[in-house]
Amino acid sequence: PGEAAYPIRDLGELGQRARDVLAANDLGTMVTAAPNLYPHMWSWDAAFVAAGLSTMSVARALQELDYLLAAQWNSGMIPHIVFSDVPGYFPDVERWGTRGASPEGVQSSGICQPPVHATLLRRIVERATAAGGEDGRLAEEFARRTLPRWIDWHAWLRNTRGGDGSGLLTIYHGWESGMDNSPRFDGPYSRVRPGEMEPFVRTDTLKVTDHSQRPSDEEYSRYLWLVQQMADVGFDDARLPKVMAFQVKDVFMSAIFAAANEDLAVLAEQFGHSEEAPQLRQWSQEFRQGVDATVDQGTGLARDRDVLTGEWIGLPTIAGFAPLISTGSQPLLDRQLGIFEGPDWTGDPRLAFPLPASTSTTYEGLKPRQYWRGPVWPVMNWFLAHCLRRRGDEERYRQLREASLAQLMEGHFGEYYEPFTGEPLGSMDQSWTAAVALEWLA
Ligand code: 9YW
Repeated sequence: PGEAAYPIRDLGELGQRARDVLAANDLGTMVTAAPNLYPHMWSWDAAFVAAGLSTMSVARALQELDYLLAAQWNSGMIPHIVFSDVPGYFPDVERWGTRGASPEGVQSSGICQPPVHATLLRRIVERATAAGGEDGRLAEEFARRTLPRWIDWHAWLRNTRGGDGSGLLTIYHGWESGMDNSPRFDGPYSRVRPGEMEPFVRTDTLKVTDHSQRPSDEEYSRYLWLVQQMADVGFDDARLPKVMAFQVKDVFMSAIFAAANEDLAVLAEQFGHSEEAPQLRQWSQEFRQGVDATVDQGTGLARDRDVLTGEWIGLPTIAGFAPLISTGSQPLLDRQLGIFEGPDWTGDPRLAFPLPASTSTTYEGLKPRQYWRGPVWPVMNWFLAHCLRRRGDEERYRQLREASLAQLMEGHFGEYYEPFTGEPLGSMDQSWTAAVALEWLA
């Protein structure tokens, strides 16, 4: 893929190319997740992209978050896709059947994605405040104005997806996890039996022509069936638990929620909503404990749970490191860091770079070129490192930064990378990959 001039010569050039990628993917209203494969705004991508944009323009970064917020549903849910008018992505808004459920004039999907927003907003606000002047003023105005909206989002997650007191959020579709076809979901998906459905034609496989890098048709028919199940009940939160054939307690998303509640509490205290902070801190605590309680004492990894069968899902995927995101107890963190740096993960000598793959590189189900079944995702590297640095681990942040930048120097800003060869896979010029490159360099 791409033209000549790869690889990149130095970090200055890497930064320039990353800025070029974001500029090229910018429709003016939104930065699309990727130029060809994903011509719309994805919820968690938008948060990372906004952080990347803030290294160039705080105003443009906040505009991105405003655009996402304009798609927030009455319930408080922030949808996982906000559609642009660019054609060619499937499932489109018609297939979703969300007209009427989403806000007037907005085209969106009807599910959510991991709530990284408050964590990235805090990052942007800190950057803008440090710069001061107009940037600081804009960020403060934005925080004061939008905090009630972010708090609504968190309240929706807590009450409709985690109201059972487990400290874990339920997802009704693998897409909500952001790790679409991770082996974590193979068990739950195996029990999803698609019924009568409109026929469909995928567009992703027209764009990523090596189909082995994408989910299978079998997987896609289950994904579409779940969309139909939701549409059939009008995306009514109260009815989803009664009808959905896929219901999973997502430990990684829950850890992200724990961290984001802490970050939102800090912002609330700083920007005029301090009365909400204790509630947010309590949710943070509840989900931190929920995540810790999933850890398998044998493997040391956190687990998801299939709500419909009650089974734990303890596969060796990157989600097993959820406590590194939510900041679990110290003995647990020490154990997890040992595993993270051991031979099944970043210490595997066969790796091109010492970075975490989406599944353990020694897992028998590893598919090193297929999406969330093995490749390394640059956005995950940065996010994990950011969370580690939050609790003072500068050393590991520095190590991950060095490895991640070395990986990105090949220059294509791939969506994901083959762990052993470092080959870029999926979409090239992926926005959140460029955004985290800018974060590493900031
Ligand atoms: C799809 C945009 C999205 C990410 C997801 C990732 C992928 C979309 O791309 O899903 O159609 O498969 O799995 O996490 O938000 O980058």
